[in-house]
This record gives sequence, C-alpha cells and structure tokens, in this order.
Amino acid sequence: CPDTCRVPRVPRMLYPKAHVLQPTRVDVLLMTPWFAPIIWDGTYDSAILNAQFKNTTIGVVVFAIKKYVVFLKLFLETAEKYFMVGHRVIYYILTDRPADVPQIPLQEGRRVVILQVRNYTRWQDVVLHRMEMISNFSQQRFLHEVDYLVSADIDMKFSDHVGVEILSSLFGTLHPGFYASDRRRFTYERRPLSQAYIPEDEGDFYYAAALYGGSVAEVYRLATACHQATLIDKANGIEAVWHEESHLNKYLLYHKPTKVLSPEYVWDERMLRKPPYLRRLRYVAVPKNHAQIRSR
Ligand code: 2GW
Ligand code: MN
Repeated sequence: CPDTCRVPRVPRMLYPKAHVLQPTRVDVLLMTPWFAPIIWDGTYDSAILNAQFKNTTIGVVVFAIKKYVVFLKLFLETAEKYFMVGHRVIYYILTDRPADVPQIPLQEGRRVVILQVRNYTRWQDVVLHRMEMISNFSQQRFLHEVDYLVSADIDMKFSDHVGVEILSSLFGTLHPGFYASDRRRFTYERRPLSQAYIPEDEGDFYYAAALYGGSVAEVYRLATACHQATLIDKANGIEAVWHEESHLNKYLLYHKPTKVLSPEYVWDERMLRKPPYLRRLRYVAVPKNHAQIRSR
C-alpha cells in the first residue's frame, strides 16, 4: 500500500520531467481544498505510478444479483482490457446465481472469486445490503487477500485505461450528473430524520456510488458505517433517497477522500454530452432496459 504505509522505492526510469510553470491542465480543478488530487487525463505518468504500485493486489467487488448477471460478461471482458493491466487483480463476484457467472479468459495474475450471497425481494434492499456484504467479506477475506478494494456497479463497461492512478487510502468519484452543480442541487438526503442527512449549506461534491474504494481497512470502515446508518434508518422507518449512494455521500463528507476521480471514471453517454475537457471516457454505463432488467 504505497500511499498509506511507506514511500515506495522506484527504479531508474526515463520520463519527461514536470514543468512547475507549465501546468498540464488549467481547465479543471486538480486539487480539493483538503489537498487530495482530482484525477484527470494528463495529470499523471502511468510509468511512475506502476513502479510505485508494483506488487499491489487489487480486489474488485461487483454485485450481480438476479438478472444483473447478464452484465458480467462485458464488464469482465472490458476490465481485462483496461482495468489495472499488469497488476494482480481478484474479481469478487457477489451473486445469488453462481452458475450464471460466465467463464472469461483472464490475463496472468488475475482471477475470479465467486461469493454466493442471498438476494432480496425489494431492489432497494439489493443495493442497500451491498454495504453489509462488503463489510462482512472485508473481515472474512478481503483484508487477508488484497491491498485495495474497488467497489463498482456491474451495469457498466470499461472503455479506456483505469489503472493504479485511482488507488489511495480512500477515493470517491465525481458523479457525472453533478460535478458542475451548486451544492444545493446535489441529490443528497435532505430529511434530517435520516442518518444520511446533509444540510443545504454543506457538501464538497456529489460522489457516485458506481465507483469508490480505497485500502481494505478504509473501505471496511466505510461499508460498516454505511451499513450501521441504514440499520438506524430502517428502525426509524426511513430509507435514504439514493440508498447507499446517500450514505456514501454522508460518509465522504466527514471522512474526506484522499483522492477524487474525475467524471472520466464514471460516465453515461446516453444521459450526457461529453464536454471538451473530458478527454477520455474510461468507465461508462451500459444502456439497460430498466423495465425488463429490473422486473422479477
Ligand atoms: C437495482 C435497482 C433496481 C432493480 C434491481 C437492481 C439490482 C442492482 C439488481 O437486481 N441486481 C444487482 O446486482 N444490482 C446491483 O446493484 C448491481 O451491481 C448494480 O450495478 C448495483 C446498483 O444498481 P443499478 O446499477 O441498477 O443502479 P443505478 O445504475 O441507478 O446506480 C446508482 O444508484 C444506485 C442506488 O439507487 C446505486 O447507488 C448505484 O451504485 C448508483 O450507481
Ligand atoms: Mn448502475
């Protein structure tokens, strides 16, 4: 865990030097006010980062419950092409239908682990209980098996490089629908009765639950806290407006992420027009027939 434990040693490398008076990007914010880098194309050198993160194992947690198993094939195929290429990866597939997990040829050092989980009748419970399952499996296995965890929606595909530049103790992604919005427009939970409540005069960003992660220890803390919050909400007869995304946003407001990913890392080409400062679309929504895929 290069950025959490100690400064990694790198070998002799040849690369263009950075110019202090010639910033590589002047069109977007590169740093949060608490000095966490915001990751955009043109801001990092993969050769240096790959050397720093040599011998890192990355765990990917995806849920494929009920009909969502149909998304596994494209997700895995595109991840093999673009996600953490050259690094050790374990895909943790949490599913109620292990027999429906497709066999995809994997590059060396990469494997699939299928974890059977229960399904819930209500889809809201399917998405909410992801936090409980991530918390439980973190203690059971992730802590002993990988250095970093990346939690990802499954109804997405990789369409460009996503590498170790995203890794940090705790990272979140700017939601593609809200990165330019005023905080009052963020779809945070606004009812004070909910544990996910964020008042109108607070908030840094609106983070997407479709991609977040960090060291296993930090993701474990996040998932446990979000799960506890949903239990309290349930006891109070309230469910946060955007489910675990609301709780994630509350958590990241008071536990500032150490890296923030630009909307390059979560995009929806059907919903949004690509602005010129978005040079790459790395992880994009797969169009889905909501009525068909979400029915039982
Ligand atoms: C979800 C909603 C309605 C019906 C079914 C499901 C469902 C979700 C399911 O039947 N099976 C399943 O495995 N899932 C998992 O939950 C799957 O991994 C999926 O990617 C994830 C989130 O559901 P999704 O992708 O349909 O929701 P989105 O694309 O609207 O995503 C945002 O909002 C969600 C909460 O409402 C989550 O916060 C999600 O992380 C957000 O990106
Ligand atoms: Mn999704």
